Amino acid sequence: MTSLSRAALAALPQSILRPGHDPAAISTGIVHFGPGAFHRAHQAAYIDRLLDSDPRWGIAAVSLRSPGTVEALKAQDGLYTLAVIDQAPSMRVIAAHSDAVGPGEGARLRALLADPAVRIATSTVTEKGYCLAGDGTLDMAHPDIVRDLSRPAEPASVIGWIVAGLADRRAAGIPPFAMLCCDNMTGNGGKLRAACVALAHANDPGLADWIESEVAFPDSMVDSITPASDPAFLGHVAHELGVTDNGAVQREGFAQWVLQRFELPEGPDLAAAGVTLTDDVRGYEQAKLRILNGAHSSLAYIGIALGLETVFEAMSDPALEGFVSRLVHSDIALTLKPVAGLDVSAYADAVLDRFRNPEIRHLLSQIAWDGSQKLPYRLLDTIQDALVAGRDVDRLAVPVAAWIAFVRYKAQAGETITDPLADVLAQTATGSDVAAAMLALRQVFPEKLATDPRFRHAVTEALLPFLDGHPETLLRR
Ligand code: CS2
Repeated sequence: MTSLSRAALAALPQSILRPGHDPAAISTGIVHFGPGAFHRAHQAAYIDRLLDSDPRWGIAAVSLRSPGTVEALKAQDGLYTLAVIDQAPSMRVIAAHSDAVGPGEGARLRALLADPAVRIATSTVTEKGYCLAGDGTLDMAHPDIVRDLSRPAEPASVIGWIVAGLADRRAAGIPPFAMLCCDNMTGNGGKLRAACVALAHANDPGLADWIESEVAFPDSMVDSITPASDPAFLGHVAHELGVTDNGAVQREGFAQWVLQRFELPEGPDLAAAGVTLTDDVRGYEQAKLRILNGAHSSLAYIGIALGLETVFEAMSDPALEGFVSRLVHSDIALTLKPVAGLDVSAYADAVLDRFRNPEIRHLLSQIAWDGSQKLPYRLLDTIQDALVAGRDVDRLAVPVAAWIAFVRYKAQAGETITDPLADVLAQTATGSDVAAAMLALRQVFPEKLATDPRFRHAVTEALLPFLDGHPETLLRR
């Protein structure tokens, strides 16, 4: 079978939707770090629509570590299929990528970041890709950051690349690009700005000041459930298309991108492409992280303990579904600040409903990755707010205990989990007094939370049924 390419477009079956623009006619205006499935299914689909009326905003996909996606995009003229898996399924060829840069192509990346036609950079490198410490600031002791401090011209981290690109532009008198962080972190733009300023400051305080005052780092909320592209899915796409497609991605029909308004003269009309631009993204961001991602991580760790495999299965378990629904409505929702135009209860119901999509096979094990990085934004901030308000945190402690139990089972079984702290977690979770040992991990639990007797007690109590092999007794809470 041949691969998807521009030449293959004309012969695709009629049922496959084609780009509304000529893929050969787009030029690069955006550099994107981390072209994983989420980027290809979400941001790139918005930009694909934008390109129908404005060809200046093609994306250069940059993958600094893994060559796979970049190779697929290069081999397929930047094209791939987006399968929307819902009641009304569809397949659409996305033509949003005008370039792709892989490992070992640093010189090309450097040139792209300094290109005046590139006005925007974006990133989905997951929480761990930003090299942040437990308090959300740049971890100056992170090996990649230590390297970038000593060799700023040959960066290893995304932060290093952004700073190097901005330094080149400043030196050449080119206005900076706007930097759009699209990862699931509270205050994601502000965190990325602070990290870039901190790295720049160590070698060049003038550059740090310039970044602080001249570069836009808007906060954003991004949302669309995107299960990984497994071989069965890629096989299905090849069958439907009649050509292979190693870049194909799948997602639910729902997609949302809320972006803090930012200045970019003669920039793209993102609103026309479906992006919501607002002056107050924080409320949306917090609601999404705490409700959707908080519920997701809860379903993942508790569901895995119950022997379940997917989000749909977890939502079909009446006890777990009831527990998560109470968690969302009675605990998480109470910690959210009111947001103009957002009915939190209706939002929570809509989110839980999306989890019941029978067409989507979203693995709990995928959501369980990188717990040490995700828990703070998804659950621990919520718990801190509940404690400050004087509410009990017994239910909220259950998913935290479930995570601790998950780490322990995996370590005991000799399985390495996907988490940047995998080694230290495995060591800590297999010792005695596991709750206390885990709560002492400052990379995950802030001191104020970890030393709060109400939280310590709730986690310790909730952990027992997991360790006894009877977590279902907790779900009546
Ligand atoms: C999920 C998210 O894998 C995970 O941790 O919670 O990827 C989630 O599907 C997206 O944030 C939905 O927008």
